[in-house]
Amino acid sequence: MLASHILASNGPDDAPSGDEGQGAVVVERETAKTEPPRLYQVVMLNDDYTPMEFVVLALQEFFHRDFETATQIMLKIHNEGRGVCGVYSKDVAATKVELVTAAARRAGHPLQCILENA
Ligand code: TYC
Repeated sequence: MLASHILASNGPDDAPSGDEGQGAVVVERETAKTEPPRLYQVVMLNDDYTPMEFVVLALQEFFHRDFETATQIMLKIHNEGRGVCGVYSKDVAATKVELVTAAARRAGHPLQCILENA
């Protein structure tokens, strides 16, 4: 188990400190355990109406994919029904879903994205 040792210096007028006049006591404290952030994948779903070109552009714009990779992901979604666009922290993933969905609706397309635990 990890513990940090903190030297707590006692000033000259400290009350009796139990450190036998050495001027310092050792305080042991548990190191805070921080879990790694949970990751979420943005999954894009196939539909019959959103143009392939729009999907490729969205993958380039919002997921920073180059044209070739975006095309491969789009074709995977088209052929298999779904595909992973990227993996992010929860806030970033949720924002990407909002941005892609908003852009699709503005353009009149029914494109859908969902979040999944990665
Ligand atoms: N199936 C669509 C078409 O044939 C293309 C498409 C691909 C739509 C991926 C959505 O997430 C999608 N125009």
